[in-house]
Amino acid sequence: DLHPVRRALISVSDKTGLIELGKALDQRGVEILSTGGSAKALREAGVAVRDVSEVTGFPEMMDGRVKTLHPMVHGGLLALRDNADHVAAMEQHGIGPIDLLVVNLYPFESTVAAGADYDTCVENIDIGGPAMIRAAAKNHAFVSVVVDVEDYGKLLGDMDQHNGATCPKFRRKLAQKAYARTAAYDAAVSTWMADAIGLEAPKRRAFAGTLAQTLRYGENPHQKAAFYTDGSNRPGVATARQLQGKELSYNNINDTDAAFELVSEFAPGDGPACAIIKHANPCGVARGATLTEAYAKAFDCDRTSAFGGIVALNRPLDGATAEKITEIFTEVVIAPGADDDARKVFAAKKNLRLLVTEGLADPRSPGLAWRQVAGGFLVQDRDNGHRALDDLRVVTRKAPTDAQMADLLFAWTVAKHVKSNAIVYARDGATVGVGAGQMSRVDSALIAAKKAERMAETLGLPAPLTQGSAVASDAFFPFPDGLMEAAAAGASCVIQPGGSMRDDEVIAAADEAGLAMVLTGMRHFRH
Ligand code: 93A
Repeated sequence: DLHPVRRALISVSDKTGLIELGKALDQRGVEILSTGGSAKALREAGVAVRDVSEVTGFPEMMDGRVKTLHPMVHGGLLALRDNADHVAAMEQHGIGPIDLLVVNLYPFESTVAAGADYDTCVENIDIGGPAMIRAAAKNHAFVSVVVDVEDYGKLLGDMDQHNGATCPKFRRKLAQKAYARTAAYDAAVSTWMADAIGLEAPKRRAFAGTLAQTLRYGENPHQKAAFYTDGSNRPGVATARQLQGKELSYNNINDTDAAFELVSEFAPGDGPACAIIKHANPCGVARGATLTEAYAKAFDCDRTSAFGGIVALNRPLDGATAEKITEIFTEVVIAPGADDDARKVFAAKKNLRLLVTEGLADPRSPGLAWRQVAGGFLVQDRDNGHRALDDLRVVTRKAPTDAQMADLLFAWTVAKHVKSNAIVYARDGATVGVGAGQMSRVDSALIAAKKAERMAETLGLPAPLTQGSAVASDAFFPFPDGLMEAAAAGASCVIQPGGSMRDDEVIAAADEAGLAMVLTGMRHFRH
């Protein structure tokens, strides 16, 4: 049923649109109750308002921790107007009904994001606000609850349509949004505490996201989709600023994430690096003396696939690299910055999306990774595992040279970001063949080698660049066959986790083929 709005309680931290709303309600004859800061702002703007403390008979106390937690407030929000007992209780205790609640909460999420200390974050956990929101939302048969500044106009619109009342359909929508808000809010608090304690995936118990952006469609045009942020505020696609180009699509966001996570493996101190991604897999990754060279080397791994790709850079985009990138069609470029020359070059390509981040992601930082299965979610710690030179064990008669070792580690780092089964050939700080996502490791080795052969033809090289390359396998070779394919493609050294039942056989095969092989003792499945 329609329910008239006669009395409102307004308590907002974000004062955007507050005055306009207060005036509009005032004009419509609504009595306004309000808490300290909100009441002050309204009063200063000439809006008639009553202090909640006057209604409760208690001052706001304990630094504001207790201001609205009182039966005069919660009774007014929760009482069923059509229930004789409830009405009698209201009369007996002098509780006035509250028909409209407008609340936005203490800015907990942005306080955490700003890097505030522990006590400041705790002080920004709103208690009274969520309590009122949940009460009003439960009683949506009578009460309208507004938790989003964006809904002020809609509220007034609904009231104007119904002669100062709100309709049940609108109130129900508001209530759903209200519970979504308190759920996300508490999830943000629990996530922050889990981070502070250092809890791993199985101990966290709950997680949630907040709607950040409605997308035009999902993986395919017939699927509706949206982008939710988890509040972790890590550098990457979720927090990047888009400087130009078309709106990001679902697939763009997924691929851009893969690209940026990969390129972030190469810290600024490692020199310029570039990753080109297609369908969430790298089709070229390289380091170079300059960013332009890194891009060119990455592009030369698989020029065919790079078309329409996503390019990620580990340092600010410069003019020369921007020129080079615009030679072919690229969907998205993401980098920790872009200089004026680069922006000028890109300005001519209106559709090309340019995203800039605040620095690189930290590949070692903890965090959660989850994926959906029918009926639930799988949650795990993100793969922040890392292997350095000292962790590698040479198991063959031949040991890799320093240059080979550098390429092995490079190939291994890239393999971590390739869908399993992953085989990556690398030479001179660049991938020269990537085999991704095959059900058989042998096929991944073959496909990567085939791609290298095709590139050799394109580039007019006498032999594929897999000749003399380093090869990485994201998981152990269960049999020597995959390793033999890599040897046939010309690989001279191998990096792989080891740990197969047949390690001895695989090592013997490597020795026989004259390969140098190192074991990492860690695998990087990625499905
Ligand atoms: O500290 S609280 O959890 N205790 C309360 O009783 C309470 N009531 C409302 N915070 C409380 N609020 C919050 O105060 C609201 O959710 C809102 O964010 C803020 C508005 O305060 P002011 O009007 O003084 O700016």
